[in-house]
Amino acid sequence: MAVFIPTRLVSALALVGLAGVMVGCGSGGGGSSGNSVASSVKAASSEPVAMSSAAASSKAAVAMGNIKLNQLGFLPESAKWAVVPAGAATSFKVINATTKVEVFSGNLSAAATWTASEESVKLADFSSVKTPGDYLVRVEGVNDSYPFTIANDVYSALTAASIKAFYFNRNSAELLATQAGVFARPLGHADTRVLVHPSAASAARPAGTVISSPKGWYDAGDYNKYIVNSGIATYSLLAAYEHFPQIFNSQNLNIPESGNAIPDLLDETLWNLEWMLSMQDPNDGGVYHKLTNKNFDGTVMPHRATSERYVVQKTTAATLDFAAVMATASRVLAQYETQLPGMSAKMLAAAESAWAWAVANPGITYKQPDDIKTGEYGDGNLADEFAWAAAELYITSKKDAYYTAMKPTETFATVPSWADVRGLGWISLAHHRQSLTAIADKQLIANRIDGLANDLQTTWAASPYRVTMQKDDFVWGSNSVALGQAMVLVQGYRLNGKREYLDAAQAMLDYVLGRNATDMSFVTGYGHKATMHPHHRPSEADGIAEPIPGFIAGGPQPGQQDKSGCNVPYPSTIAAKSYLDDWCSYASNEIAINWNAPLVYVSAAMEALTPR
Ligand code: G3I
Ligand code: 9MR
Ligand code: CA
Repeated sequence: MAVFIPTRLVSALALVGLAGVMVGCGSGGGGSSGNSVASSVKAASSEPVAMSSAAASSKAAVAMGNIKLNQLGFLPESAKWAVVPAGAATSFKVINATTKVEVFSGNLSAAATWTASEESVKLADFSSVKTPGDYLVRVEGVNDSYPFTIANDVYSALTAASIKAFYFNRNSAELLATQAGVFARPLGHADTRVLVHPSAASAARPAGTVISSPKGWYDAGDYNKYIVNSGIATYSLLAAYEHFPQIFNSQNLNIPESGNAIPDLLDETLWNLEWMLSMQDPNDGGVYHKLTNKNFDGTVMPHRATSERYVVQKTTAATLDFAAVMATASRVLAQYETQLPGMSAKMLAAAESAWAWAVANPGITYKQPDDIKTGEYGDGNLADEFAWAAAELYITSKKDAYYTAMKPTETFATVPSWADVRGLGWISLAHHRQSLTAIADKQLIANRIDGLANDLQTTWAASPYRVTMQKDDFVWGSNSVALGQAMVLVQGYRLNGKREYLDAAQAMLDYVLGRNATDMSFVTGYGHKATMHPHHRPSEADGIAEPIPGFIAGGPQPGQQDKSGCNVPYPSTIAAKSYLDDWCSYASNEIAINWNAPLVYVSAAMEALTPR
C-alpha cells in the first residue's frame, strides 16, 4: 500500500537527525486506525512494511482487541514481550515482516486480568529473537501486531528527538528553519522585563520592581516557567549525562550551540540553568516559585502571547529544588571550566545560598495569589526537598554536614515525581558511592535503591501486562510515573547487575511506546499509532497537522478534570484507558518537561546498558 510521508515532515525530522529512517505504515498491524502521517517508526529498512495478507483477512473477523507491543522495537539483547488479548490461542509466532518467514514460535502464558485496564490478556515472550530485522507477532484469531524493528540503533533517534523537544520548547528563542524545519517560529517571551508580584515583594525588590529573567523552557503546553518542575526535569537530564556520557558526547542535535565543544545535551540544559539562576534573589538567596502570566494564554504561538509576566512568591520547595539542581550542575559542568569559566563555582555558591535561605525559612509553601490562575505546583511536604538538596550539596561540596542534614536513616527511597524528590538524592548518592566521604553509609545507600527496585521488579514479575504500573499509578502525568519507575530500576541494575531490573525498566519503555491498554505510542512522531493532538500550544497553533516530534503525552488517568471543556468524550473511564488524544485534554494529553526528561533518561539508559 502507498505510504505517504509529507515532505515537510521528512525535512523537519532530518533536522532532528532522523533522515532516512522514517517509515510510515498506513494501516496494517493491530491498530484499527493508524494515522498515516503520525505513523512514523524508526526502522532499519527504508522500505515501507506492508500489511500481511493474513492480517488483512483476519481483520474483519476480530473484535477482541489487538496485540500490544513496543511499536519502535528492541535492541538485539533486550527482553521482548507482547501483550495478547486472551482468547482460545495458546501459542504465537514471530514472522519476519520482509520475507514473511516464521522465525520463532512459543507458548502464550495463561490468561490473567490486569486490574488497571480490566482486560484479560496473555503474554508472548520472544526475547530469544535477536537477529536485526523487521518482524511482527502473529496469533491465531487476532490481528497481526504492528511490525517492529530489532536493531542496534533502534533508540538513538528517539533519544535525540526527546532532547530536541526541549529546544522546541525554548522560551526567549527564535527557532530558525535550519534547526527547526517547518516548526521554525519567531522569538516568544523575551522575559527581560518581568515584574515582581506583590506576593514576592521584599525591601530590596518591592512590588513592581522590574527584573530580567530570560531563557528557560516553557513548562509544558502552557508558556509559564515553574522552578519546582524545572528542578526534577533539569536534574533528570543532568543525571542522564552524568550516568551515560558516552551516549551524548558525540550526539549532534542540530541546535544553535551544536559544535561548540560542549555536548548538545548540556548546551540544551544550560538554556534552562541560566534562567533558573536568574530566579534567585541575589539579596537573600531565596528563589521565586514561578515566572508566569496572570492567566493561561489562548491557543496562540509564543510570539502572540504577550501578557505581562511576573515572578511570584519565594517558596521553600522552589529554593531547595534550585539548590539541588545547581549543586548537581556545578559538578557536571566542572569539566567544562574552559568553555564556561567560573560557571561551576557560581552554581555551587548559588546552591549554598539557596540552602541557607531554606534553612532560615523552612516551611514556606506556595499559596496561589487571588489574581494568579496558572499552574501551582503546590506541595505541603518539604522533607523530601530538604533531603534531595542536602544529598546533592553533600556530593558536590563533600561537606559532611549536608549528609547529616539529609537525615539518611529516616529518608526512604520513593519513585521520583515533581512533588516527591527524595529518590533523586538516593540516585545521586548511589552513582557517587565510591567517592563519598567516610560519613556516608554505603550499605544504606545500596539498600535504599535495591529495596525500591526490588519492589518494582516484584510488581513487574506478577503483572499480567509485565509492567510496573498499577491502578493507583494512573495519576495526572502517569507516563512519567512509568518512566520514573524505570529510572529507579535502572539504578538497581547499575548497582548490582540483576538482569530482571534491566528487563523491568525495558518493559516501561515498551509501555510508553505501545505496550499499554490504549495500544498507542505516547511519543509524538514515534510509533505506528502515536499521539497526534497533544495539549501543546505551539503544536496546536502552528497550522501544521503533525505535532512537533519527540514529546511524550501525560498519559491515561481517570480524573478527566478537563472533560467539561472537551467536545469529544474520553473513550473509557477505566484508569489505564482513560486517555483522550485531543488538544482539549490537558489532563491526559499535555506534554511537560518533567515527563520528557525521564524519557530521555530511560531511552539513553537502555542504549547504554543493554548488553551488546
Ligand atoms: O498524588 C495524588 C494521589 O495521592 C491521589 O490518589 C490522586 C487522586 O486524584 O491524586 C494525586 O494527585 C494528583 C497529582 O497531580 C499527581 O501528581 C492531583 O490529583 C492532580 O490534580 C495533580 O495534577 C497536577 C496538575 O498540574 C494540576 O495541578 C499535575 O501533577 C501537574 O503535573 C500539572 O502540572 C501542570 C502545571 O500546573 C501547569 N503547566 C502544565 C503542567 C502539566 O499539566
Ligand atoms: O493549558 C493549561 C494547562 O497547561 C494546564 O495544565 C491546565 C491545568 O491547570 O490548564 C490549562 O488551561 C486550561 C484552563 O485551566 C481552563 N481553560 C482552558 C485552558 C486550556 O485551553
Ligand atoms: Ca515534597
